[in-house]
Amino acid sequence: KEAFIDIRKQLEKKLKKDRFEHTIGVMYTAASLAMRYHEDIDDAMMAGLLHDCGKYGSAQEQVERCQKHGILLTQSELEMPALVHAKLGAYFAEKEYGVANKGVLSAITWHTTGRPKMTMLEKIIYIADYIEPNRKIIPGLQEIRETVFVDIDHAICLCAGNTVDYLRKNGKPVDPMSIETYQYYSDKGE
Ligand code: DGI
Ligand code: FE
Ligand code: FE
Ligand code: FE
Repeated sequence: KEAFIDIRKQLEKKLKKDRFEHTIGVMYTAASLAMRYHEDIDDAMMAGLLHDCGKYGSAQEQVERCQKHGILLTQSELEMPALVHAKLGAYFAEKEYGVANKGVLSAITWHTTGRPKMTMLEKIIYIADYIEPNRKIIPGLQEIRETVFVDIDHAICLCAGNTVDYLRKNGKPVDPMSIETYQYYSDKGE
């Protein structure tokens, strides 16, 4: 479809090669999850295609871009630059790539930390980001890849749990929203 081809071309120029390949992987993984969970396939693909469109340049540049565009960052986002591209990406998706669908924009906004009570599209992008085929194999990944087609909420719990563990082991600060995501989806399974 035209809109997809055009955006794809722009992203291919803007993103590093690996980041672009990851983006395409997320787009198609999101499509298959949309098929499984009766979501709109085009919306899932568009959210997958654009989910990391804010992730280029250094962390410092990403923060400066937010300031330039009047995007307010939380204290967490200032302390954890890995989070910034999510909000920035949603802004670009709307203003530069012409996405009007609020569901697509919120899936981009929440793809890094997740949040409690995610919409199905938010869940799909959160998980697709983690399991897409180009991701390097890490412990627990195979289980999440299998689980997500059976019980997406349980897969979110595993994914959020892995992320929080990984950050703690590496001595990185954890955003309160990442912890809330884990707690919400682990309580759901009980
Ligand atoms: O952008 P991607 O690499 O495709 O994936 P992502 O948007 O899920 O970002 C992953 C990175 O973000 C990874 O290095 C872990 C980091 N991250 C996720 N949640 C948190 C976090 N970093 C910190 N410091 N705190 C978090 O809560
Ligand atoms: Fe990301
Ligand atoms: Fe992720
Ligand atoms: Fe990603």
